[in-house]
Amino acid sequence: MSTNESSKIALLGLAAAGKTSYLEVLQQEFRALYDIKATIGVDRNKIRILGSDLYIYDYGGQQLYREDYLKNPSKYLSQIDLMLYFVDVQDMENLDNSVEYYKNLFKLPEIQTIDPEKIIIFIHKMDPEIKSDPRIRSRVKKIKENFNAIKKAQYYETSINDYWSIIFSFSGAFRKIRKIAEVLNKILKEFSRATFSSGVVLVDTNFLILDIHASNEENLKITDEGFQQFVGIWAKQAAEGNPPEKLQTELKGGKGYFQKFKYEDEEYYIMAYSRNPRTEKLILEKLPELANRIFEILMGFYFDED
Ligand SMILES: Nc1nc2c(ncn2[C@@H]2O[C@H](COP(=O)(O)OP(=O)(O)O)[C@@H](O)[C@H]2O)c(=O)[nH]1
Ligand SMILES: [Mg+2]
Repeated sequence: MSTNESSKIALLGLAAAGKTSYLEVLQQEFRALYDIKATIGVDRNKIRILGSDLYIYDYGGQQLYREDYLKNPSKYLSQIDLMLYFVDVQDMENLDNSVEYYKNLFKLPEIQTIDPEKIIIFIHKMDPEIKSDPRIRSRVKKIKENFNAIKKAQYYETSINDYWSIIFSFSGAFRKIRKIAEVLNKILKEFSRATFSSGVVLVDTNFLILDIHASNEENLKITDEGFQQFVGIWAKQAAEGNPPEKLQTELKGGKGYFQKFKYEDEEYYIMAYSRNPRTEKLILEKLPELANRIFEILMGFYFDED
């Protein structure tokens, strides 16, 4: 898809909140994320998804930089399409500072004019072992109260030690700025429902997970692992000169069905995971239909639905 759409995503928050680490995890996961230019205090990255460019600005959070951004908002903070604000859930000592910075940001017209739907707060360093600790839960509540009092936002709980939290938060954020991603999400869900599958995943040429949908966390893991497995098998056969268009394999508790399709120069991959052998026929029938639908969406047909 060749739109010329591009978006600016701002990662903001205090120093050491975990912004750069979050970006590094994305970088490892998505080969398509490039560090394009480091400027003083602001590091610029580019990622190409579904034919359009996302520029991710990582704003250094040291006090000196923060003051500079607040004093020169037009230089640093203009034209932000999506704002991701990082709060460290493990550092309550600095909560007031973080709230203060958020508040000061919202005094600026550059920030006030961002669509409220496109402001997301990352309650970060929510490591798996502390996630359900009652003290941490009450911190989360407190964080939300404090930030909502300034400007109501959406929240994700994230940790670099929880791969899924990164994938989910990023694809959730991406859906906020790309209607096509929202449309893809809907049709994957529809497919899941219609085929009684436990998981379905759509991945692009760069192995960027465009969307993943599963009935629970365990199925999500199996779907993801199954997909990695498929990619391995597929790559091996491709190296031998006969890349398959379709594959099936046994996965934990069920079976996976893999299909590849091409759109322009890009390859896309879909995998459905099912725990019920009786749905096999249905899945084999619907998978090519799903590939077709996605193909049409990529061609821009989805605009007709408005
Ligand atoms: N426990 C934990 N530590 C994290 C997490 N994310 C980042 N950190 C650590 O927090 C520190 C600051 O992270 P950094 O990404 O440099 O913060 P930045 O200043 O906002 O860019 C580093 O030591 C990271 O390893 C996380 O999810 N969990
Ligand atoms: Mg940093």
